[in-house]
Amino acid sequence: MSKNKVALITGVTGQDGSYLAELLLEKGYEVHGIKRRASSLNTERVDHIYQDSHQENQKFFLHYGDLTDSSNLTRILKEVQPDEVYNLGAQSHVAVSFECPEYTADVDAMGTLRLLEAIRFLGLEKKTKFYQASTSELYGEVQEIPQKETTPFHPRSPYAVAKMYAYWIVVNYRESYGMYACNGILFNHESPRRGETFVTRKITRAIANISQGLEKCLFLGNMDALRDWGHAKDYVRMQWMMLQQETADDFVIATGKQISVREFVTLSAKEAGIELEFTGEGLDEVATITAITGNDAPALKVGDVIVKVDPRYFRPAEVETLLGDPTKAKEKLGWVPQITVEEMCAEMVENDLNKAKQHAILKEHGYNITVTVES
Ligand code: NDP
Ligand code: GDR
Repeated sequence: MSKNKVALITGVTGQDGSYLAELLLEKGYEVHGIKRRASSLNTERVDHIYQDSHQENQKFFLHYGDLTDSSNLTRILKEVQPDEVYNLGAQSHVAVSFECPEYTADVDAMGTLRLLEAIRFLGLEKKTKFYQASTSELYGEVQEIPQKETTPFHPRSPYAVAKMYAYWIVVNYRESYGMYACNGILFNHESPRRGETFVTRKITRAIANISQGLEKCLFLGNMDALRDWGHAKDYVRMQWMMLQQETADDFVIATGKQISVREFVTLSAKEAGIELEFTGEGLDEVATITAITGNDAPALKVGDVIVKVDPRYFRPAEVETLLGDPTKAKEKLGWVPQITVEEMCAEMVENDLNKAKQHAILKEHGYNITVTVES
């Protein structure tokens, strides 16, 4: 039982950070998280576990900070003296990394170095274990199917290149200074807390909004892309497990199954009682409703076109297919994912449908409801 351990999570306000903070609190950890200053509130994903500083036995603490600021990271590490650091903070959107390559490198690559160097500078390298949020995007233009720990990397975006630096600097600090530092090479993982501009959440949210008449059409980029999608809850469990071993090591975390973006659309629509047919090719591809079952789509009728292609969402270089082989994680750590892509999709659609139905009721009663569709 890891009762009195202290953990520091960068990116605690993100999808994984919020699930990991929950998990560590359940395990009795004192959990510290770094949040960024923003002009509007950005703690929605951790508000339910927030603890007021006036509360007795406070176990969850938030610190203002940024991965671009060494002095701030050093000060927080000195104050917190963590047993475990989980570096989940990142500019994590692949498409955005083409728009902001320098910032992405600063946060995702240099940010990792700043943290490792601060740990070393403070003399914590023998006390503090370090987890790095590495990614299947490292494989990019894949050299082998499925991808495992020994598969060569070929990153295809400024995000992936920055994460490749982070991957190797973690290995280097492990080899140079004997630090317990490891990479989780995680394949895509989603949940109802997934950021709204990643494709799965964009799809489940749009299907929900369209079904309630709050949005007209879902515009997507490359629907042929194949991904190995798991559930974030399963994956943060593995992040913790990786830091509980005798020696540090790197692991691929994946389900070993893949489906296309198009199949994820079909799956999501089905969850909302909508049957779709895809016709046309390339930029002319559309999805038309062929049947409606149940009562979840009052705003729609058979024949409506609800999905179209918008080349704005194509990327300068695409990662067409990712499929992970999690054998090492299974054999060495006993980790197996418990939630299937179908179950995850159902949970996401249900969550977004509930929100959309609430908005639709408010709209019906004259409230001015605007749904953000820019993504
Ligand atoms: P999110 O985008 O949901 O969360 C990213 C977090 O990083 C947010 O808390 C964000 O803060 C924070 N952040 C962004 N920029 C900075 C900065 N400059 N300084 C400090 N914090 C910052 O990502 P996920 O939770 O999905 O992913 C967690 C990590 O795992 C990321 O590093 C991601 O690259 C990596 N990863 C994710 C995978 C996935 O499929 N989800 C797969 C493989 C790797 P704010 O809330 O203010 O924006
Ligand atoms: P990815 O996730 O790039 O794999 O990175 P994302 O959900 O953004 O894209 C998956 C695939 O879907 C295609 N796609 C679209 N993507 C978005 N976002 N919006 C669209 O409209 C759209 N249409 C098609 C993409 O081209 C791509 O092929 C995620 C992030 O969480 C990273 O931080 C993480 O490292 C990797 O997963 C593993």
